Amino acid sequence: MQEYNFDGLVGPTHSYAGLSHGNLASAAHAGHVGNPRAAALQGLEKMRFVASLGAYQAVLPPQPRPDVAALRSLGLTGDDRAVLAVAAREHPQLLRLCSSASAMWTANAATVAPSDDSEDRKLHLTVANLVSMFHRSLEAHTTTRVLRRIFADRERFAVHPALPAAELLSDEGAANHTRLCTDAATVHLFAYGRSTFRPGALPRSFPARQSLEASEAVSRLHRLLPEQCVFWQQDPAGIDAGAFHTDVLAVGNANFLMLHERAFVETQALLEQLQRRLGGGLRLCVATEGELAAATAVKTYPFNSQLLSLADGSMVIVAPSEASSDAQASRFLERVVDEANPVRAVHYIDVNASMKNGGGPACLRLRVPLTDGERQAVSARVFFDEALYAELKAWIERHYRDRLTPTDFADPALLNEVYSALDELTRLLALGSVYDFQRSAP
Ligand code: SUG
Repeated sequence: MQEYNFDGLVGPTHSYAGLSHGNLASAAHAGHVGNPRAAALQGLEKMRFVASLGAYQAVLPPQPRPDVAALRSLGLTGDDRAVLAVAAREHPQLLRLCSSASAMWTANAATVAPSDDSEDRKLHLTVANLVSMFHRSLEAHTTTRVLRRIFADRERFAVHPALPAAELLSDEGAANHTRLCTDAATVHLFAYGRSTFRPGALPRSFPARQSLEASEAVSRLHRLLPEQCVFWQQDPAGIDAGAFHTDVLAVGNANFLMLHERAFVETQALLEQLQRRLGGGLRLCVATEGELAAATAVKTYPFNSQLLSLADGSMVIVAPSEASSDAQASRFLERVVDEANPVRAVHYIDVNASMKNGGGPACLRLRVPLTDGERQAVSARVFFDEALYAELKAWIERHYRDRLTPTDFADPALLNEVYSALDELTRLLALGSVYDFQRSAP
C-alpha cells in the first residue's frame, strides 16, 4: 500500500473573500486582490516538489464557479448573465460565497479508509458535507461525482455520498482524521469539535466545525471496528486560537504524531491511549505553549505540513515557508528532525496564496492509500508525472487570469472562461463529463 497525495488544483476564481469565520487568515486577507494564475502555479509546483521527493502524487480538478445553480436555488432568476448581474447588484455577499475556489483544499473533500483496514477490504471514501460554511457546502455535489469517476470500480472502491446536511452531522473530511500505524496496530484518530449527544465544552468565539456524530457515522460507513478507532475532542481553546481544523495543530503519519498541546483536550490521556493501542513503536512530539504559542502555530502553520514516508522508510516534512521565517516555529521543526523519530528533514515550500486563506501544504492534499491493484483500477489520468505537469502548467497559463477581485465574479466572460477551461481539463485528465454544465443545459 502506498499513500497518494491528491492535491486540489487551485481554481480559476481563487480570491480572498473573507468567507470563513474562525479562520484568521481568511479574515485578515479579505478584499486582497487575487492572482489565480500564480496561485495555481504555486500549487502545481508543490505537487512537482512532492513527486520529486519520491512520494506519490495525484490531482483533483477544481469546481465550476461562480455556482450559478446555487444562486438559482436561492431564488435568483433568469439566464446566467441575469443571475450574475442581480447577484452582483443586490446580493454581493451571496455572489462571493458562490464563487469561492475553496474545493482546492482537498483535505476537506472526504475522509478515507484504506482497504487494508476496512472489514470488507474495500477502499472507502466519504465525501464531506462541509455544512458549517455555506461556500464549502457547495462542494459536496461535484466532489462526489469526481471521486466516483476516479474510484469507479465498485468491487474495490466505495465512495459514500456526504452525510445528511445537518448540524448534527457536520463533517469536514480528512482534516480532522489521522491514521496511525505501528507493527502492533492501526488507529484511526477522529477529532471532533462538538457533540449533540455527548455535549462538552465549546469554543467561545469560533465555530466547532466537526461533530462527533459525523465522525462516528464515517467510521461505521468505512467498516472500521471500534478497536481501530479513537474519537477525541479538539481543545476549544485551540479552536478559539484559530485552529478551525485539527490539521492546523497536529499531523501524523504511520508511527509518528506531532501536535501542539492545544490541539486536543486532555492531551496526556490521549497520548497514553494511543501508546497503549499502538505500542512502543509510536513516536510522539508535543509542542507546549511555552515552546511555540498556539497563536504563532496558527499564523505560521508548522503542523499543517505534509509528513511524507519515503521509500527508505524515513519521513520528511514539507512545511510552508511562513514557518521558516518564524523563530519558534522553525526551531520546533528542527527539534522534530533532531530527536529520535523517523523524520529526517524539513523542506519549506511557498504556498502563500493558499496560506492567505488559511490553507497550508496539508490542506491542499487528500491522502489516499492505494494498493498496486487499486492504482491500476483507476483509469483517469490523475497520477502526476512530468508530462502531466507540463500540460497542466500550459493549461493554467492559457486559461487563468492574473488578477481577480470579487467584482469580477459578475463578469459573464469569467464564467465562460471557467467553463471552457474546466471542459478542457476533464479531457486532459480523462475524467469524462463530471460537471453539471457538461451534462445538461441550464
Ligand atoms: O475552510 N478557507 C478554507 C481553508 C481550508 C483549510 N483546510 C484545512 N485546514 N484542512 C476554510 O476555511 C477561505 C476562503 C475565503 O475567505 O475566500 C476558506 O474557505
